[in-house]
Amino acid sequence: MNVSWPSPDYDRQIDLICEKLDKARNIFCIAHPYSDGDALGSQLALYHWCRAAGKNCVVLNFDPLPEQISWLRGSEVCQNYLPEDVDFDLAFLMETTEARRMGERVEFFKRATTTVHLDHHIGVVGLGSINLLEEKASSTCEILYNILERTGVELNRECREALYVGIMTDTGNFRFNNSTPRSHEIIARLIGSDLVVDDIYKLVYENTNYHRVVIHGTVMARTRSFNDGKLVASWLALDDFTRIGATEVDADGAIRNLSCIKGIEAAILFKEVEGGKVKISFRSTGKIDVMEVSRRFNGGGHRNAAGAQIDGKLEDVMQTVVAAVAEALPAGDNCNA
Ligand SMILES: [Mn+2]
Repeated sequence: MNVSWPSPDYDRQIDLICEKLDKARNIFCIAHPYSDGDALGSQLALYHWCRAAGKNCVVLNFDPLPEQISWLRGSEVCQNYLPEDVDFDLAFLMETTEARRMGERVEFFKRATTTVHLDHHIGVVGLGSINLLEEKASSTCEILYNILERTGVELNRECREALYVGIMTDTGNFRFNNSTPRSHEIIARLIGSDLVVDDIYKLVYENTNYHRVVIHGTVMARTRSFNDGKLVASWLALDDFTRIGATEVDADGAIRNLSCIKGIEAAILFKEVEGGKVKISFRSTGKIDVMEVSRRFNGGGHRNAAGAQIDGKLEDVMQTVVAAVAEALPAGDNCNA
């Protein structure tokens, strides 16, 4: 099937990366902190490709893996250091919107001769010597597939499964608009004859733990409605995590229960974290550009899903941010703030 690539430049970048992959002996990959399906999926897909191609690949990961993705084959090889005695020819930075998010980890990049940055978020500034940043791609795994399929190395089951999970999770199990014909076309090739998609679904979405259910329940029970039900918000304090025995990862996805309420324009979830900071997740049902709102708080993301982290007391932050989102409501909806 003919695939229309976004631009000839994109095509040339892929060729260049394939050339680097072909020549490389020692490769490492890194992604943003607190892995998700797309970050870990792209790292492990590269790892499995490297194994099939006879190359050494170190998967750098510094945080505990969420249970929904820790079953992925190869996740046990994740390590939090690079061997000192190895010269790395190639490094991949997956799914990272900005250097700030990487903190000191960005230093690892200097260890490789060639650095490749792959991402699909909006407005990303490339951090690599080669950057493949494609906003129309559903996921980093989709971009990586575009590269790996061109290498001529057959993608083994482990590699395809990791890519599948990245695309599946970033498209919300193929519900979001980033589930394009191209991503479905890739998915068809990834499934092939041997991926068992209902097993993968259960491992990712029906494999929850007690703490996760309780922390999600806490979020739901505290849901408050503003502006005649156009906005909903909820919150988690640090001591909720201690009391329930849940981790921050357990709270992932909790905003979804809020964002599916009929008639809302936006949902906001506040999470108090260490160091006097509050993490904020925003979801919009379409009219409000929550990325714009999140940028006012030094955050970022997409029009319908964004995040930010700011200093301050939970209560003060909630008041300020809810007011900012209320301001962004379309005229006529912005009443009774
Ligand atoms: Mn992604």
